[in-house]
Amino acid sequence: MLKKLLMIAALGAVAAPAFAHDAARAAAQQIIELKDGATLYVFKDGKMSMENKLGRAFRMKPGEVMETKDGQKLMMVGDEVMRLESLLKEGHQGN
Ligand SMILES: [Cu+2]
Repeated sequence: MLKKLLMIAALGAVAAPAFAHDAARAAAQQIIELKDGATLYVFKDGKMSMENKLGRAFRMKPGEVMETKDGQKLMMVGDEVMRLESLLKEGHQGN
């Protein structure tokens, strides 16, 4: 609940577009767009999870290499599918 209120305050300040992914975006420390259209969420503990083009969490192997939109190579740390899945659901309920 507190997180939601903070998000609303942040949205008011930045006029960000209304994503269905607000909960996931709020929980992630860093969000990186990948070359293939997927999104990489990096959580505060350094673990990652991936969202495909269609907005669904999907499984990757830790250690797998991904390429960012700007051509950098990143290695997957952890595979927090369940964590992202529940956050994405949270975001959808808020809409
Ligand atoms: Cu990945």
